[in-house]
Amino acid sequence: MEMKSLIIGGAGFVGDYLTRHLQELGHQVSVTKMPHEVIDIPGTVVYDLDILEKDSIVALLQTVRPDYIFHLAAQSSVALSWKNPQLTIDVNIKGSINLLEALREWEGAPRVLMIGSGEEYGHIRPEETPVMETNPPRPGNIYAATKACQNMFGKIYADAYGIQVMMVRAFNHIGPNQAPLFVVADFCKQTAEIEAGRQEAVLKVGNLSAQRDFTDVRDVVKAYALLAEKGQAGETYNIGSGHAIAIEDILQMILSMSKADIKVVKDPSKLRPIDVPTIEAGTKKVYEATGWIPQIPLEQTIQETLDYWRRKN
Ligand code: A2R
Ligand code: GDD
Repeated sequence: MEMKSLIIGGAGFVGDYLTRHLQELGHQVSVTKMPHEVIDIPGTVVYDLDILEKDSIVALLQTVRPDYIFHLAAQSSVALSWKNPQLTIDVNIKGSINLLEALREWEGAPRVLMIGSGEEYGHIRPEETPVMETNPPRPGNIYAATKACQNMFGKIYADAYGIQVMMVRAFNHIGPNQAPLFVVADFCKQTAEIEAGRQEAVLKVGNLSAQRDFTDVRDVVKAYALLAEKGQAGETYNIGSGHAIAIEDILQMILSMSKADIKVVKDPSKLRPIDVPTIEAGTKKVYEATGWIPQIPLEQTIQETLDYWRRKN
C-alpha cells in the first residue's frame, strides 16, 4: 500500500531533501509551505499552512489523511531567536501545541515525527559528552528552550492521549541550499563571493571556538524516514554524527578548498550572548532503533556546499 506522508514546514532547507527522499521510498508526499514560499517538486501536492492557525491544521489533516507526519515548521535559527524571541516562541511553542491539539481532534492515528534540536541539551558537562537522550536539558538560548518545550509537549501528548509522536533531537545539519544564516553556508558563500571578486578578501566570522556535531542533510532525512517508521511513540532520538568539531576547523577546511588569499576577521555582531562550548551527539539509540549510520564524510559535504555557492554566484 502506498504510504501518505505530510511534511509541515516543507519549503525550508530540510523539507526539500526530505520530500525527495520520501518520494524515492515510494511515498505519496503532501507538503505545506508559508504563503510567501515556493515549492516546485514534481509529484507533490502543496498546501499553504500557517501552524499558528490550529483549525487550518485540522482541516488539512482531514483532507490529506496522512500515515506519517514530519513536523519541520519552525523559526530554526539560534542567532535570530536572540533578536526575535517572540516569533521563535510563537512558531516553535504555540505552533507545536497547535499541531498536537489538531492531532487530538482528528480521528486518524498517524505516526508523527517532531524535529527538535541538539541545542536542547545546552550546558553539557564534560563527563556527559557525547550526550545521551537521558541527559537533563539545560538550554542556553531562546531557540533551545522552545525546542526543549516542544519535546516535553510531545512526551505528554504521547503518554496522555496515545498520540503516536516521536521526538528527534537533530544536531547541526548542512549541505547545498542551506540559508547563509548558518555557519557552513555562510562561510562557503563568503568564500565563493571573494573568489568571484564580489566581496573584498575578508571573511567575517563569529565564535570559532564552539564545537558542534555536523551531519549531511541527506543522511539526516534518511534517519527521519526510518524513525517515522520504526521509532517508539513518546521516545526521543538524537540524530548526529557522534563527533563534534570546532568551528575554527570547519573554517580552515573551507579555506583549504580555496586558492584565494583570504583574511579572517571577527565580526562582533555575529557573536551570541551565550554560545555553549560543545554539543556532541550520542547516537546509540537511533542506531539500535533503526540501524542508521551517517554515510557522507564532512569534507565531501563542505566541498559540495562550497561548489553550490560557486555555481550560484
Ligand atoms: O521562515 P519561513 O517563513 O521561510 O518558513 C519556515 C517555516 N515556518 C512556518 N511554517 C508554518 N507556519 C509558520 N508559522 C511558520 N514559520 C516558519 O518552517 C520554513 O520554510 C520552515 C523551516 O525551515 P528552515 O528554517 O529552513 O529549517 P530547516 O533547516 O529545514 O529545519 C527543519 C527543522 C526545524 O524544526 C529546525 O528547528 C530543526 O529542523 O533543526
Ligand atoms: N551562523 C553563524 N555565522 N554561526 C557562526 C559564525 C557565523 O559567521 N561564526 C561562528 N559561528 C558559530 C555559532 O556561534 C555556533 O556556535 C556555530 O557556529 C553553529 O552556528 P549555526 O550554523 O548558526 O547553527 P546553530 O548551531 O546555532 O543551530 C543549527 O543547529 C541546530 C542543531 O544543533 C540550526 O540548524 C538549528 O536549527 C539546529 O537545531
